[in-house]
Amino acid sequence: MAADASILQSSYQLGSLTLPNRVIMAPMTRNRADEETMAPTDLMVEYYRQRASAGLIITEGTQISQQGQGYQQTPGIYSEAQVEGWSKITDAVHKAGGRIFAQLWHVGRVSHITLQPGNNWPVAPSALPAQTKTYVNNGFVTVSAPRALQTEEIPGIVRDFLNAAENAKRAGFDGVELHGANGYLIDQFLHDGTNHRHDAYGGPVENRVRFAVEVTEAVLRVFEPSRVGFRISPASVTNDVRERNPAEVFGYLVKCLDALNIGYVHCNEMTGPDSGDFDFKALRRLFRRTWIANFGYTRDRAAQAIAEGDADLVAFGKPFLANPDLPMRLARNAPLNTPEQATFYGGAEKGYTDYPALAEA
Ligand code: 8OZ
Repeated sequence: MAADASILQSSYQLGSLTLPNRVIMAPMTRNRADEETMAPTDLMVEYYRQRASAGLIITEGTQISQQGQGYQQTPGIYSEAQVEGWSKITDAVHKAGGRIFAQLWHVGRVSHITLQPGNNWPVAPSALPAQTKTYVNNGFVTVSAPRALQTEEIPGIVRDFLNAAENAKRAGFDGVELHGANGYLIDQFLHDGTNHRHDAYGGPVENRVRFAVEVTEAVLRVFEPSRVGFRISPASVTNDVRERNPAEVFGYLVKCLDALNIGYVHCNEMTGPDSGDFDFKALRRLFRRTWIANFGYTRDRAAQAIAEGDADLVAFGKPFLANPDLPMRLARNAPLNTPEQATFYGGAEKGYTDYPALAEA
């Protein structure tokens, strides 16, 4: 029998934050930051304001440093202009009755020299190039080969995460989510395919998880535990990551995150060619607090996952992109606007702030 979808409209206590519903806006890269400063623009203020009815908004990936940027016009949170831009967004969302976390991001090797400070190589746990593309100067290009981080450089990147969390707090965010998914820097440390290091950050699982734990501890110096989330994609091969034993690595990581008392784990359930049988339910049971599930959920599947205890909250990406009033539409089982792929990454209002809400549709 189908689960009762009204469960999506039930309120939820995320630590000290009350969410009016279980419909979360997933982080989505939209490439509309200011092209000079990487600061959020007024158009971005409008985009997030329109979506303030989400139980919680998680922003698009936001680089913690220039080195952490991998695509054209993604917003940063390391300069004053960027903090000012984000302050307008958090203010608009709060005035519209919403809640918003910043997703903190370092892309690692998924970058291009033209985006890097001094046109240097991108950095990674190991000097292994990714077979993947990025988007720069209005076109797709193969990512640049990375150089391996020296052990002595790692504390500086942890400090960049700490600094970004401090900036997020100053900008009025309700919390932060660490982007530990989709083959970016934190994920590159976790996977044995991208981490061939011989120091304390490579080799056994306990070592490969160290960077993730240190970054989490850093942001916990700024936000109380319930205001910190961590996104994972344990079965995905996005951006050319590979892992021989994902159940072991992500099981160990989730237990570490549980011990750190963070508010939630946000799990992207995308699977790769060899990972169709990954046991997400078993992973969920290793974490005692909030679990957010994401990836291709429909209204009915979301309600069922919550009813069965496989998730507390469900994040929606493309449906939220195309439906600013998604919680209400799901409540009424109303028709959904169709997302337009051509305007996902870059551009202006079209396909960004012009999707109609229900009353206008
Ligand atoms: C699509 C295009 C560029 C970046 C991710 C931040 O996959 C991304 C991303 C997605 O997490």
